[in-house]
Amino acid sequence: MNRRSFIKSTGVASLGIGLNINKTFSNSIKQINKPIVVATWDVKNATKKAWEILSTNGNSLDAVEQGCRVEEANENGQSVGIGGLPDREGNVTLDACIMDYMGNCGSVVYLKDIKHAISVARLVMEKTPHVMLAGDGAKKYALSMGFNEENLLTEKSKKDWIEWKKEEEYKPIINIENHDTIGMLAMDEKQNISGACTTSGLAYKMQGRVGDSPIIGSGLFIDNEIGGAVATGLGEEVIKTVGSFLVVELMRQGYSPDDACKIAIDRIVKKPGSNYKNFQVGYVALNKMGQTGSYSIQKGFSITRFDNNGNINLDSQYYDKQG
Ligand code: SD4
Repeated sequence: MNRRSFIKSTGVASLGIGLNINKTFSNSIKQINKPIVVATWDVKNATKKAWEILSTNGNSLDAVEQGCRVEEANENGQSVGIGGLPDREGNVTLDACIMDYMGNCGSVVYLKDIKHAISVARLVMEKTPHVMLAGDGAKKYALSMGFNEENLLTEKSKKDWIEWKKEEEYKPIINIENHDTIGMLAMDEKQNISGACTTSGLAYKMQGRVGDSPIIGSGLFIDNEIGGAVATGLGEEVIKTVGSFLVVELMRQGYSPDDACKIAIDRIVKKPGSNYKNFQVGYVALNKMGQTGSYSIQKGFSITRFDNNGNINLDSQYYDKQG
């Protein structure tokens, strides 16, 4: 392989322009860490499911979809799928998106009564001429594709909502049970990268509110030449900075996944008048070499990574050291 085709096939063409290439990154070009899956928060069951697929030569798209489905079906998680906390009126509404290594993507927003939003998003990507379906249309499409209709408001979430209604004080919950929106990135044996993101959005949001998670470029972005990124936390702030796209573009410029996430968090924190102390945003990134990184505003964010070294949960570095 000549130098030109090596650069093309490894997707590191742009690294040359950065004097900021970090040492770890350039050293690790020798060895690609694959397959690998990484996700937001402590979700070892989800990464285990994804790994089952990746370690048996499955593809990264199936891995992220199946991994996310584990959390969507988990009634105890109050921020994803069934069991998600509702909006102010008591509606559980789901947002999700998925993106593959070909640059295709699909998304659903304000989806009610169907727990596997990520699979509906995948079908939007694969079987419709569109990228995004919302509300009644998304549900109608899901039903037409054979998904089950079910009540997503569990007794526990209903009880919490009724309790919340006593005060009706709205503020973003930081690190909800250390388990929030699930964003997942995977690279398979063929070195193809896909990503997925699924959530019930912010607890007690206004009816109709949609966050960053189903918005390609904000909640998730994949560029198979470079890597991928996903976001969790206060979606409004992620959307304003097109966060996941920003992280991937920073990696294209040569930044390591950690540094790319950190710079994207800085972009939010250092905005004039930012009240960052009152909310959380966290990013996770994966590059084409199989290196991962993360960064958040507040303490308490973590990522779960499954590669040939096992399934581990790692605390993320964060900005607000004073808390
Ligand atoms: C949203 N980013 O809807 C998602 C939800 C989340 O903390 O991660 N909440 O804004």
